[in-house]
Amino acid sequence: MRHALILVDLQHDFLPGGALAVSDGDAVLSPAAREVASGAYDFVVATQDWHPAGHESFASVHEGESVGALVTLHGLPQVLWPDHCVQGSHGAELHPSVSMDKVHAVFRKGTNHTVDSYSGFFDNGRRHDTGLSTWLAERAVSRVTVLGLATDYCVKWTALDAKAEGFDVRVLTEACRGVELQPGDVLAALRELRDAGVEVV
Ligand code: VGL
Ligand code: ZN
Repeated sequence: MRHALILVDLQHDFLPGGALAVSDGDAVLSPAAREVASGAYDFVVATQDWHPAGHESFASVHEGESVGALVTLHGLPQVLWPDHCVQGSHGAELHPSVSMDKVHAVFRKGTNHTVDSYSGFFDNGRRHDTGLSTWLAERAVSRVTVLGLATDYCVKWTALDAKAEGFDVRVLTEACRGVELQPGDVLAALRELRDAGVEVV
């Protein structure tokens, strides 16, 4: 049984001072680094939100709409975000507290203009696959631990998809923080994860 650690979106834009800053987001960095250094995992992978400029999840491309608005985008519900994690920008880079020489692979998501991608496995319409599931299966990984940002979006969807793909899944809440667009969103996300059979610790 091989065990992989999935570091979700540990990028400058989700940290304090970033374009889509998650409050207290930097609190995840030291437990994340501790997990990476622990030697407890056979593999460490990272996801990276990686949007082209003018991505359709950005409020700035929807005239008259503001950040946090819920719209329908090509048939899918979509929260509108500030411009963030634009390909090649500083904000899109992975935070250096996670030493890249310990990361075996990086899976980029959100690269298609017309659809957002919270999960590290599939876009929100489940049409495009990042290759993460196959990468893990090829290495005989059966168990994954998920941590990072944000609990109520990318961590939640990455963990749910991992579970749906047949992995045993654990989420380390100490190393996760959420956006909380609405108060209670993080607790609701953790409840959803438990209900889906994800181990929340
Ligand atoms: C995320 C909103 C938009 C996340 C990414 O990493 O949770 N949230 N893009
Ligand atoms: Zn994004």
